[in-house]
Amino acid sequence: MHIIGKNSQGTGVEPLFYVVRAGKETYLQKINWYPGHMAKARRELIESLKMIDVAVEIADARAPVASRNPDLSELLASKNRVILLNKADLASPEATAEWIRCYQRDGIAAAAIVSTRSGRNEAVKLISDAARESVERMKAKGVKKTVRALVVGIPNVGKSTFINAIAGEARAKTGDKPGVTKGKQWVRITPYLELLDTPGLLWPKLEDQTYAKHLAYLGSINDDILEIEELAWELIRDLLRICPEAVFERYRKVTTDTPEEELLEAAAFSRGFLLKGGVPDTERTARVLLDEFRAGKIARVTLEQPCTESSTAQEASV
Ligand SMILES: Nc1nc2c(ncn2[C@@H]2O[C@H](COP(=O)(O)OP(=O)(O)OP(=O)(O)O)[C@@H](O)[C@H]2O)c(=O)[nH]1
Ligand SMILES: [Mg+2]
Repeated sequence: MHIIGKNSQGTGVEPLFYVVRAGKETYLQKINWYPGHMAKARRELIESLKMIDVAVEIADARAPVASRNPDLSELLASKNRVILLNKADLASPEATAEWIRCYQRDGIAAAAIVSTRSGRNEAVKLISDAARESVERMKAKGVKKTVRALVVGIPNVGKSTFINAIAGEARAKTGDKPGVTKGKQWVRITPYLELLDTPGLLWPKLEDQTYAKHLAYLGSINDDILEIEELAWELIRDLLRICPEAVFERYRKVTTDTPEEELLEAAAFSRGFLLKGGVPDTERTARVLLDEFRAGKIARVTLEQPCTESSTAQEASV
């Protein structure tokens, strides 16, 4: 496959397949993001494993399959684990409840959470339950053990925000882009509970490009390496399948009659995002559309359906 474009950071952009959109030939890119700091973070994570009692995996409730790193599933296989579907405020409540039922049916400790709402949640109980065995063992020896829990997940799912919510104050740095946490950081919650914040981790090759696209929609892939207009165009097509009324409501000039290839232009006219000569500003529209989706302003959307999909992207791609 030959490379036809370079993005602003000089990273090669690999076309996945070509499409015609608004009369122009363009392409959908093959999405992959595994910068050097992730390989380093992965090595550090392996070193930390011997110290920890419980692994808390944070995933995004809007994409419970795509946002679970199969590499972590392997690394943490021998650990007591808890899965938390964060950002439940942005996902379909019915789908989230169903996903939690699926995990529980499979014997996996799981809960849905909203980390931006402060206060301790069900998660602390799940962590204590998962650590109970080692706590009891130490208790028998007369030692009151400090539970050490590793908080892991892909970038931007809210790991640091979750830790701050449990701590009741801003102890770890957070931000609305991927790659905010650069190194590991222990945060003491009580004398008997410590959480380890870690940098978001992806895996070297995103095999399934549908799931890779979901990660890009969520903001777990660095926007600088993405073809934003093509991505936003795919997002609006996906949203028209999942929640058409919400799209029509927010972008009034998008209707059932809009040709698929003109969707981004129609969205631009809806907002009056025009360049000189009345040309629709599709780049600005693409950024706004992604921002609005990420902030939950279009609708509460779950991109992946409960129980019908394998639990990680890797399993799904084999
Ligand atoms: N709506 C909503 N936003 C959330 C929630 N949890 C976190 N966020 C937002 O998501 C963004 C990412 O949060 P972080 O805590 O920095 O994510 P992280 O997983 O630590 O990210 P990295 O350190 O980059 O891997 C921030 O803008 C948070 O405010 C949530 O439950 N609901
Ligand atoms: Mg972080």
